[in-house]
Amino acid sequence: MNLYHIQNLEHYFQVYRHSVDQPEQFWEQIAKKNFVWQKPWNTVLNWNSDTAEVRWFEGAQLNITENCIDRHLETRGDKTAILFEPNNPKDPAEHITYKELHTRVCKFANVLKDKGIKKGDRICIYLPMIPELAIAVLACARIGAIHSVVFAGFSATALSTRINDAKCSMVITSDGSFRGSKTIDLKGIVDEALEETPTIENVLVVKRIHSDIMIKEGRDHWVQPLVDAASAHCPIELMDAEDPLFILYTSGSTGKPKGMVHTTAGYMVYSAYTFKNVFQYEEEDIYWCTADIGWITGHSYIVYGPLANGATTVMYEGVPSYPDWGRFWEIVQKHKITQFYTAPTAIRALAKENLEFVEIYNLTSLKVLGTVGEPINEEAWHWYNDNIGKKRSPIVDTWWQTETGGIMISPIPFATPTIPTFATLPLPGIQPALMDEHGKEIEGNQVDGRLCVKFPWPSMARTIWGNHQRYIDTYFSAFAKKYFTGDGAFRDATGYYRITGRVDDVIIVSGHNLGTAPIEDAINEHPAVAESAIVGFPHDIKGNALYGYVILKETGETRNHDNLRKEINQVITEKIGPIAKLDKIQFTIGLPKTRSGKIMRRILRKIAHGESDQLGDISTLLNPEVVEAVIQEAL
Ligand code: 7RM
Repeated sequence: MNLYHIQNLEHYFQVYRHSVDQPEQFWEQIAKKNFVWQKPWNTVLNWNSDTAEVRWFEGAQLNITENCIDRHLETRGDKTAILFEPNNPKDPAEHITYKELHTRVCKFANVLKDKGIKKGDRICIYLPMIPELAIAVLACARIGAIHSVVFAGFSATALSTRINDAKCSMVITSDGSFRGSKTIDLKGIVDEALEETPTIENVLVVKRIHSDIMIKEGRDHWVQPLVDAASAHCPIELMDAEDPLFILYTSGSTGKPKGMVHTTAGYMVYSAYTFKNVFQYEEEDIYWCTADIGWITGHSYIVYGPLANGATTVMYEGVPSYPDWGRFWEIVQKHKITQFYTAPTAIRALAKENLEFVEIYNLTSLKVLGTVGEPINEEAWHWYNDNIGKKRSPIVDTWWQTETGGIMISPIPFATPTIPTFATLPLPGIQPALMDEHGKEIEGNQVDGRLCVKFPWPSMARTIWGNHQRYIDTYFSAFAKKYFTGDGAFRDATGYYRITGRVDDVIIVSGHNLGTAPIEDAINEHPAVAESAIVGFPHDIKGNALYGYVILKETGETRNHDNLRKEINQVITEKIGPIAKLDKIQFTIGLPKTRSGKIMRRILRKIAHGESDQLGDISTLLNPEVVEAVIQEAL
């Protein structure tokens, strides 16, 4: 049985059964057959559920860049590894072959070495979506430096917090970035951040926008002359299976961001395995994930997963709306994209625009569509399915987290029948469990609970950088011996999972558990509604009542708003039931969002509770400016 490539539903069930009955044998076979190892492992899995210590493939030695680059040179040397599409559609796309990628990564790695970087050192990468971002990531991995990519939309404060937490000794950045019609002064942000970062010794600067920037003598170095002078030969550093590969920060519900630590072997095996299956990647495909490499989605499904499979992976520098809202589809047509992976928030934004932006392009190359990052509402799902996939391309609604390293629950295209809003079935090796509030596993189907994972998988984050206790407290304390995701889920009659949202988004109204996502789905079905968010607020009789923030499609809506409120509650009553009706509906001009497009319900909750003076830090939001407006409109 081919375990690496799942081909139909029956095959999936066989493989899945095997992965649960004999997890170690399962992962061992996959690891042995599909990757290059410098030294084999002694044990497949070491797991201590009391201390939350997990080790996969212990004793093995490898380098992930040998697996992502070197081993393809003979068979795919002239194939495009990275296809770079620049911000400006008039600039040419860049096709970087596996051979060229090898040379550029080796040279970059030698530059790092020349600056004194050694195995285990932490390097902060703060770059826009240009090839040097992927190259810098891989150069770190080649010499065993631990990369910490910080999304280049984060502020100076957010950047310095992350640099200091990991005690990075170097920052790799650029003179600036192009974002639609704007340029952003990245180096200025770095300079500001570096006023408070005692551990930084060197800054490498990539020239991208040719702006006039400050170069601090002795600290800052233009990277190109160094790369030009560097040798193209750089042997791989031998890494132990459990040596850290990278740190990636994710925001917690409280306190400072958590530096999730991912290690080498398990992460490689799992990201590659899931890429192959979830996207049904084939040799001639051109795969495009629109995420930024600053997020886990970019790490696993732009860089490591695709390259480990010898794929062609697209990197797009710009935004969906530049030069107009047709840009994504223009790129799909131009490069004959076969797999397209994006976020529901992007789909909703695109769906608001004129359909002509889609219709003028030829999208027949598309085979598989994907979404990630938040529950996808039915309306957005159908828009995607009808207009982009033309009802021919399966949509994979992929559920996973920074902490999980790779996709956990997802359909396998052409195998798993899809249902809108369901992430469907766990991937091989993943054993989900739904838990009740007393800590008991809920068996059977048609049930709702807190989503846990009851057996380790290779790409789970191993710890929080510098704070293992916080890792235990956050993920392994709520339910004994299980990884708690923080999400709620519903398992339907057939065993399909529907992620209902963060459990802190579950609102108990008159003793009924209501997930915010299905209510938002219902509201969004109203033809006048563009987007919505629900939070709870205290209510004398019901315990909690529902407060809805609603963005209308027509901002100049002239209809009687009270009528509209009635209609929205009517839709909810029809779709869910009167119990889910909203007590308050605020028509709003915007919703506060994180940089990755997730609605910040914490802020909306505070405003609905009348506590808008206690919002805390809102500086890392995508759109901090809407917060004041939302407060002003509050009921
Ligand atoms: C990959 C990523 C993780 C949180 C997670 C969920 C939510 C992600 C889906 C989803 C419903 C999905 N990492 N989430 N994917 N909810 N359906 N397909 O997003 O660390 O940034 O976020 O995102 O709440 O816990 S993340």
